[in-house]
Amino acid sequence: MNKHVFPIATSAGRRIPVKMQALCADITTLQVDAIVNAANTSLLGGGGVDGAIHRAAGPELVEACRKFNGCATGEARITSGFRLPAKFVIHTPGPVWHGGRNGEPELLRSCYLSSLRLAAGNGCRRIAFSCISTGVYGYPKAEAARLAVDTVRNWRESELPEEVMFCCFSFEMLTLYREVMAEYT
Ligand code: AR6
Repeated sequence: MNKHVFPIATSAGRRIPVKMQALCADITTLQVDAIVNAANTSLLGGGGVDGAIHRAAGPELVEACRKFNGCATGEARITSGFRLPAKFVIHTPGPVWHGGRNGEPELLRSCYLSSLRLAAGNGCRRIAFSCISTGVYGYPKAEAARLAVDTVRNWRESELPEEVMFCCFSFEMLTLYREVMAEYT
């Protein structure tokens, strides 16, 4: 190879951008290295995607989560996936939407970054995010999708993960993701 030809640097810390895709699925069925749960600060389970993940993973999951003594909004914790096809579950409590001037965007961004960090630190190549905060926590869906795509697209800290899936649970949400991602391609 010509010694003056180098791979194009797409960012400071990684040469290959994260491959992103949005899909419509039940996140508990995905065979990936880690799925990211939209948890609450107790980490002890709840409704929505959190309830589905705990049901599918089995009772060992809540026992593993209990050891953390909770988790602050915007932070993340990692456990085994137990009976799930995914190897790990990353649990992150998203912000409750209170109008957007109470740090909600920063906290939601922090959920994505904290989760990416844990995924990278645990050798995860393929991960799937749930649409954190867009259910009972009321974060506007379009803004949440934009922030999610933007944060993953700008992920620079590690070569991992290689691939990120945005796991939607409605075609409305899937369309929002696809619209945002189309702007970047
Ligand atoms: N697979 C993928 N996505 C799902 C699934 C599923 N099986 N089920 C729901 N969703 P939510 P939040 C989507 O309410 O807003 C829990 O009780 C759903 O359509 O689960 O962050 C926790 O314990 C939505 O787009 O999470 C907390 O108390 C997204 O998952 C609280 O809800 C997130 O909706 C967290 O609220």
